[in-house]
Amino acid sequence: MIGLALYSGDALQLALVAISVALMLFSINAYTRRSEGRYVALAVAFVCLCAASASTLVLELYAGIGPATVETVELYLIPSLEFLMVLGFLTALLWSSRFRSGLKVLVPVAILGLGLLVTGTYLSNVGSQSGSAGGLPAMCSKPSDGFLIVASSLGYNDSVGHGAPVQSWPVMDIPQGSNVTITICNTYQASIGFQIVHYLQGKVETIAPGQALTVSFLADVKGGFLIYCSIPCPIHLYLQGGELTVV
Ligand SMILES: [Cu+2]
Repeated sequence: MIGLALYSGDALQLALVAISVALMLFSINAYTRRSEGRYVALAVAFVCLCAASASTLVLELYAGIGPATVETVELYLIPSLEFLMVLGFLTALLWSSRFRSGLKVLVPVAILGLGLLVTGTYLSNVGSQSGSAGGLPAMCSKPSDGFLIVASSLGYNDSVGHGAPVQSWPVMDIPQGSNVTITICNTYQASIGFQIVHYLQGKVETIAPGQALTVSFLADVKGGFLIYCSIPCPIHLYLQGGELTVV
């Protein structure tokens, strides 16, 4: 999982980056021959396409990127680039039409609107995070005779700080034959999963943001069982190293 892993989807993404670079150079070249604004707009659109597909590729290839960076890129950078790309294509398309004069108003207004929207969303997200940082969601309490796992941007019970996913964390030791109750509380802003090899394998468990899940089972088989997330999520890598040890 760590480092480079090239799948067919990634190859497609790589091809998209290459094509957008070629098209960008093509439109810059066209501009040097005929200095028309539409070629500048096309070049801008292809630069945005290239940057957006390159960002997606980097996110897909490098699993070790921090969740805060992944979130910023996914929530703000890529949508903004895609918006600018559409704007660039629209400008190029309307360049020689009667709507051209309207572009002088539309383009700056659209860019200003995008800037305000991104800033507004960012500030409201930062505000809601700092507002909820103090308290855990209701239902988020340690079961008597059980375990509480709090999922946040730092993994399960801050597993990043404990060297996840290379080092196992959290590790729960329980005697064979005992009943285990685990409450998993999701304080992260995206849905996460929770699975335990053998014991919690049958059904894909998903926990929505601000929700908690309590699972109970009989630890009848001895051994070390991996605790992990099985749904795609921004902090996926950090949720791959828990361990239930039945002795
Ligand atoms: Cu995940």
